[in-house]
Amino acid sequence: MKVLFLNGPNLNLLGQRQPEIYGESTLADIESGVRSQAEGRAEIEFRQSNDEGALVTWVQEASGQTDVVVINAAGYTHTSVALRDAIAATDVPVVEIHLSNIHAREEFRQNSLIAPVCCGQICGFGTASYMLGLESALTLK
Ligand code: CA2
Repeated sequence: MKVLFLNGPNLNLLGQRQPEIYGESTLADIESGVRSQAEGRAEIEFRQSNDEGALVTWVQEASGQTDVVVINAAGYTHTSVALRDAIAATDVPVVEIHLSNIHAREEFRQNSLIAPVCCGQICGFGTASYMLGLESALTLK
């Protein structure tokens, strides 16, 4: 079982800025937690890009290469028709995750363009959203 974690723009800054919203863990800390939790259960690939096109291409390429995609699309969650179209077009199940509870934040964050084309959404549990994303992926194989 292979699970591909995709991370969108600015998540490379985690742990360095705005810890009151996103916590103190870096993306590397989160990746290492996910890898430990997946040991003996799933093979993990973990990527981050600030580039919308890279995320779209990775979703397109997932078919035949991975069993499930878990995505924190960050700011593109709320803006990217291209990412939504790529998720809608793939035959790989996609789980949407967020560190924060986007429904309890500013109005512009409360709408996810990708939610309707994902299997489900996990948000608001901080770094545990990634662990719950992995657990949900394991139910989808
Ligand atoms: O809660 C989440 O996981 C988000 O996807 C995080 C995004 C935000 O745009 C979404 O609305 C919700 C922001 C990710 C990057 O955040 C930063 C982290 C550290 C410093 C600056 C930004």
